[in-house]
Amino acid sequence: MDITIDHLEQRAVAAGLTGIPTKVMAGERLSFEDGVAMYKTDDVTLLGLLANHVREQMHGDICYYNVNTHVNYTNYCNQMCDFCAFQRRPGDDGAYCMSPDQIENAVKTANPEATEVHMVAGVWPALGYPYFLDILRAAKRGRPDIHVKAFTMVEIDQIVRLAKKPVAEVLAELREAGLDSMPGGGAEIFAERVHEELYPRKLSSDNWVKLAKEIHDNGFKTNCTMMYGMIETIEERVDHLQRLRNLQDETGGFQTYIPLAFHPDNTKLEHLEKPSPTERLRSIAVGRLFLDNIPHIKAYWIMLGLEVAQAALTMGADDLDGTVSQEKIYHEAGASTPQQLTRADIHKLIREAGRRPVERNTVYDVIADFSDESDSFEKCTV
Ligand code: V47
Repeated sequence: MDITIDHLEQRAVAAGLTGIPTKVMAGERLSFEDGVAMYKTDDVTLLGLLANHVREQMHGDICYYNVNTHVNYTNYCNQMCDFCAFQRRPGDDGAYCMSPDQIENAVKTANPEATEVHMVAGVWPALGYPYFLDILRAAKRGRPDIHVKAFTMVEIDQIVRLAKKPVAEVLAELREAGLDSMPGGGAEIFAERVHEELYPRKLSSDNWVKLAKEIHDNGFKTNCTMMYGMIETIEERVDHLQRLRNLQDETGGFQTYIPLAFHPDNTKLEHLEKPSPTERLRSIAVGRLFLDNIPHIKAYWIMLGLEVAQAALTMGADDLDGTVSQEKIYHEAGASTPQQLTRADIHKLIREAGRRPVERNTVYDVIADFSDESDSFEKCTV
């Protein structure tokens, strides 16, 4: 079928998306109102088509992934967020806190081809500032060449308070100890109303943004996220995306946006329904269309489910995260996805979606291009 902008605009009228195809095709920035319309429309197919256009303009048919492992170093947490199934108090059933030696061993015995360890956990100030330097050094002792992507803004805020030093000084010490970049968690939904109701103890949204700016200004790349499907309104979601886009205009420090579908099991919000597959795909497509200045959109298969993550590769996403192992935060909240995938599993998912698997490191340098199938078998040992 011959699809022209006229055809797309005709369809957009019925979908409440008038003008959006023209803007997208012209590479024009979408407005707050466009964002709201994209979350409200029934025509998710049109959103997917437009998001796929942008994704192919930016990345062609490549789908990135990495070989990585997770270390959730403690589930001790004092934040008491209503959405969380991971948090414990010391002495609670299942509470744990890993020593630096245990972390060193976890990294040493992880997949030998892993190029990244993703290290995040709860907030527990009694651990003290030296602990955070020690666990970074421990991860590097485990594997000196591994990229340590660690600590959300919420954890960095706690570390800075414990250090009682200026942010830039603390960041320099963390870098010296082994920190290479930061993941995107802990942002949830920025709206004060939701913050107040579900995670009142958490770092405020303004301070999250301020800290992310300082971190980018100090030369670290980070990712960014939005957790959706709790009690937030559509306008609050778009406001969140707009704040991320504004910050990215200033710093250019975000590499990837990861929409995180809320998993209600074992949380105080267990009565809520998990976002449907269509809503999960919509969030990927809206992310790609609205965040025109963030290079990558990640379909985090652990949380999307394998089937939805695969479909997301045709609706805006260009990254699947990684092979992952030892992930606890989503699995405690009812994620039914496997604990890890092999490289071959990932290649199969990507190829079935008509994309080309490319292994990257954390900062998106290409490690291996698996364009042709015979290559995969030569290069894959896990
Ligand atoms: O910070 C916690 C969220 C985050 C739940 O940067 C929940 O590459 C849904 O940030 N349901 C951790 N979400 C995960 C995360 C992440 C994942 C993959 C890649 C990257 C990256 C970052 O997940 C937490 C919180 O915002 N979260 N509990 C829940 N029940």
